Amino acid sequence: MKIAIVCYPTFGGSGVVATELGIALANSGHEVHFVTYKQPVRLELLNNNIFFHEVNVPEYALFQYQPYELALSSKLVDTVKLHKIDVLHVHYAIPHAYAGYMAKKMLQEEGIFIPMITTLHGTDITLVGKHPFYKPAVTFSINKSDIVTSVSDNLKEATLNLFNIENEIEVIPNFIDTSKYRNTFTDCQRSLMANEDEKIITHISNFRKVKRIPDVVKIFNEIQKKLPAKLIMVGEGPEKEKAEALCEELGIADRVVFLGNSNQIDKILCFSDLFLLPSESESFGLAALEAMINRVPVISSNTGGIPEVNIEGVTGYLSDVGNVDEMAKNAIKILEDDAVLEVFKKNAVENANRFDIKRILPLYEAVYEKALQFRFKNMH
Ligand code: GMT
Repeated sequence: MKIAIVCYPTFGGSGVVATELGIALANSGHEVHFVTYKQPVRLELLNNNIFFHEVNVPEYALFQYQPYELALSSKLVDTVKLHKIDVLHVHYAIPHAYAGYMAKKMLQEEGIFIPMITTLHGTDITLVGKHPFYKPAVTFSINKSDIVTSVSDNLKEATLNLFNIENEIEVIPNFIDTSKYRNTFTDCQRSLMANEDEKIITHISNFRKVKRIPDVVKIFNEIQKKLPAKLIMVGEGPEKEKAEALCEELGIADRVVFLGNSNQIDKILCFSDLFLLPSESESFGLAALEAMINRVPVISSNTGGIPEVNIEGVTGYLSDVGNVDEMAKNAIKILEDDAVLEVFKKNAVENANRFDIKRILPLYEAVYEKALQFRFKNMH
């Protein structure tokens, strides 16, 4: 099958999911065309089955805002025609579903029917999409998609509650390629980061407000009062400077390392003992799943779809958003006893295996097959 994937190419869950899905589809013989404004960060290798088409938006002084949606829909029209694409899969409703629908309509004028699958990822619904400025357009483009998927049961519920949706929403969770992790636990080189007696606590995100970065620092502050520990903060974003200032203020700056964006997530998680994800909202929590497959238990909030991934008392603990004290107590409970930590680590990786790409890929393939039926129906 020839599949066009539209996604955000930068660091962030939806782009990672779209890219890893594209790679897995290509590995199983499909032809995958990424259409976005930059080569996706996790797409290191282009091969026979993977193509990248860059959307260019020429600067024009008259425009205060350059019309990306317009350029994207034009690029989609050209790509679909030139490469005889069978299905269009857009990740993140805004503005991709909107641009995808415009491309679909333009192609229809030329007698070409292209089914569109929209995958909802989280903030496109819970944060940005529900804003009154966007809501009518988001509702419209979800309803006009041929198939809609969401990454958790919770996000499906949220979408149905927040929008007037006429379409079915199919839940297909985030996934991980577990085969990549089988033999990676030999030497994690943890001595590069911490002394032998220190526990390593990690947070990875795009440092937006929704991640509650100050809570990460405050939880760590409590932990390090009880046991020797280091905090590794991975990512870039608007809340980073505030977090650095908070570490100074609390007198823990020497125990916190800000690494910036990294392509070495698995190496970092390999030497981590605990992952913190105290988010305000989180449709799934791919970062938690990536931690778990690397044998790292998770202390998180109990919001959104996180409880579908992190299991209370098994792979970590979950608390109400903002309950920093409870999160710190639970973290200490796991970290202070090496035998307990080992059990949580084992549980984390076992549970992460539920989300293996081998289980999830066929679900997307089935969706594409279903979408193709719409195409045949439309042609006859
Ligand atoms: O978490 C982010 O801020 C990035 C965001 C994105 O859209 O790139 O992630 C969302 O999609 C991920 C992949 O489906 C989910 O695992 C994340 O939970 C979700 N983030 C939020 O809902 C805040």
